[in-house]
Amino acid sequence: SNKRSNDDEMIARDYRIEDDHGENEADITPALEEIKMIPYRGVQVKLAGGADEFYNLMNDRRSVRKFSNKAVDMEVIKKCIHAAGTSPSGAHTEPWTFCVVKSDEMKAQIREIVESEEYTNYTQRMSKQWTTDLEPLRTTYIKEYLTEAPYIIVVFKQVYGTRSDGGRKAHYYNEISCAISVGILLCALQAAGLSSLTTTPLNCGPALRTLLNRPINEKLLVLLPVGYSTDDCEVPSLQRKSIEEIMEVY
Ligand code: IYR
Repeated sequence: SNKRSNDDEMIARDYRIEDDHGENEADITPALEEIKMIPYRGVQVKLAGGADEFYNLMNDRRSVRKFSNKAVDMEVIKKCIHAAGTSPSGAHTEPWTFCVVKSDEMKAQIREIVESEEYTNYTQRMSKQWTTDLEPLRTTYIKEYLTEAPYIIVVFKQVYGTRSDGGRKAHYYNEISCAISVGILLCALQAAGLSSLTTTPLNCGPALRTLLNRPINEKLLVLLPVGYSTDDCEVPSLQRKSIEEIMEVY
């Protein structure tokens, strides 16, 4: 069957040339300049403990909601974001912006925005099933971590960009590209001994975009408080699925 899934239909609607805003096919040029090919010698940098050590590192990651006020070197944050920026992206569009908030005043403003929306989310917007599913995690609309963590990283996806000729540049698969980059960011933070919490504050996008003065082509993807966990930090005793449960071999 040549029937497309809803997701593929959306991609097609966003990017197929028939809908190229009435542009003439003769005017179509690559968004990237011509790029020469170079040899690639395979992976050169290797972790001493290989995949086993990497698994142990990542299995030690937990979503943390209690952060100490212990200072974190901005250079480390910068290196982690540099690593996130190595993510693959649709047509190498690199459609991400990582905003690092260290100002106490701005963290307080973010907390106000998020808590006020989350209050409405918990009391009105989320279904009874949803709030019940979250009960074991003990989350509430109160977000102390937003003012306690030394940094908040706010990740925006650029839903389109600007070409050198000023026209609109298509950012194919911008959401999945940014999501992969956030995955790499979580790995890098973990490798640096830093904890974080992946949050997707429902309905906070426009207010946070305005607060951080981001352009209209940028949409909020995730917001991560980052820092060291407190000595008395507790996390729910969750079990991860076994390898047998998550992998199928064909
Ligand atoms: N965004 C809300 C609710 C929440 C939703 C999910 I799905 C979680 O895994 C955890 C929380 C909050 O941050 O409280």
